[in-house]
Amino acid sequence: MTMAWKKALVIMGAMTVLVWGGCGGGGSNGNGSGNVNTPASYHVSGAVTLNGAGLDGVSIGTSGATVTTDSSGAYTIAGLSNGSYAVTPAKAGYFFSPASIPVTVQGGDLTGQNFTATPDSANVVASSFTSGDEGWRVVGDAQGTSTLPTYRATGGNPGGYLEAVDNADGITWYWVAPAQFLGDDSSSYGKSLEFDLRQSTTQSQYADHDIILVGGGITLTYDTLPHPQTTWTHYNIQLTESGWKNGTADATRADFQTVLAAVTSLTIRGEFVVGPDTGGLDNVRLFK
Ligand SMILES: [Ca+2]
Repeated sequence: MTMAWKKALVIMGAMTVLVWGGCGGGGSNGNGSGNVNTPASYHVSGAVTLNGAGLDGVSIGTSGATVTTDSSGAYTIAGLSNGSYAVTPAKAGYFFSPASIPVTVQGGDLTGQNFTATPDSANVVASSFTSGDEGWRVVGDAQGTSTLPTYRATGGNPGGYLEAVDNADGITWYWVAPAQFLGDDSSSYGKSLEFDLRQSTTQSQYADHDIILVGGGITLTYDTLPHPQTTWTHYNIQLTESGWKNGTADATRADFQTVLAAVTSLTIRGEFVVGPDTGGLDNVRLFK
């Protein structure tokens, strides 16, 4: 990947779709009599994975069709006529291998057109907990009197993840982001914060702030719904003022940009249950 390519990918931004190649093919073999036959249509499908797990929100483009990968990373482009196409993934902050797949549709569906994603480390701050807690801590009523989460080497999404056990002392505990997520995050405006959460039970849920972002003397809060499942649940939070609160008021663009310019604290809610429970965290990504 050349630097020029990196810059091009950065500029494209989220949800940009590359469309090239392919003529749509097929078409009618009209005999001039007005007997119009609808061309047969086929589909091309596959999946995008990141470290072995499905990556959602990837735009998959080809001639005349654009789809987005689902929560398992899968995609299907339907309605393709016979012809040659380039199937190309795009998502801000990632590189893909291969960058594009040339396919030829000829009288049948094509499956297994798969891509693997790699975060562009120059444009994303990430914690995937491959070998340790990466500086993450907990605050609130968890882990007894310790701020250290428990590192689990397996059972994450995939690989390692963090776990913490609620003390059930009547307050809410949070995951605390390490320094690499803090400071000047101005370039994250309009991009996203992603993470995966898991909880031990979905019973007896209660409402509270789910993300707390502090900087420049302002505290902003965000409520993510629905709450996590007992399986890994992915969140993709857009980093604009939309949906964020400054106290009880809606956050303004100025509020949000003030905070991002000098972030001093980023915490993500770890417990959702009235009573004791266990929370898990994996795959935190802040796009810049
Ligand atoms: Ca992991």
